[in-house]
Amino acid sequence: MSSVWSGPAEHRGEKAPLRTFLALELPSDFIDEMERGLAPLKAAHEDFRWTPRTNLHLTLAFLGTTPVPAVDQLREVLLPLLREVKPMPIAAEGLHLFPPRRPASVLALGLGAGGADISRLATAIEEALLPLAQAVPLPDFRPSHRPFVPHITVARSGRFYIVLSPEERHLRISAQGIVTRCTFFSSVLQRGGPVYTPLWWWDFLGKQ
Ligand code: 2AM
Repeated sequence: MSSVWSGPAEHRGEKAPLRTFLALELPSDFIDEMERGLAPLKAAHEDFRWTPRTNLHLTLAFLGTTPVPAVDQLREVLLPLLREVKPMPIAAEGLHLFPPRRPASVLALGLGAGGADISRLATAIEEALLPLAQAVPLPDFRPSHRPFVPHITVARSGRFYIVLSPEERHLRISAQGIVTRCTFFSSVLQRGGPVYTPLWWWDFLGKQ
């Protein structure tokens, strides 16, 4: 019996696929304000794995396994959409626990202002990428079955699920800023936490 399988990509002279995602970068004044608001939670829950400042972002699309040669192709597909986006004012609103109504492993900050525009952008991006998923291929990229919830993951569970008291759950965290950059990242999962590397980015042009 013969097989076309010839081992992992590296052994076939190709670069190993990346793990990628597209995200909005957060302005530093927004992060400063957000970190101040989160300080009491961080002090009370040292057991959570708090996202380091440099890893904070708002994911628009998680592509997962991505062949290296597709990185430029995806840029060409996404740029026409991103060119239409003006700098976006955003405001933090509310904390989310994911998954909702079950033991939570993610604590995230939601958005008020800017949330609806970001959801529309994420939906347009998904619609642009889905027809390509088989050809590229993007084996991990599938249609989402739930509405997009714009959020910034601020902590993941450590040894235990994330549990907040009712007061903590309703903590008001105010943070505002203007999002000006969308970045295509590769993510390498490491023991000490993921390492995100920008592969390309687009700065939104014009006035908000
Ligand atoms: P998050 O925005 O909820 O944190 C890089 O890993 C980013 O891609 C993370 O910020 C994470 O989402 C998102 N991500 C990682 N794995 C994912 C998956 N399997 N499905 C959807 N999004 C994922």
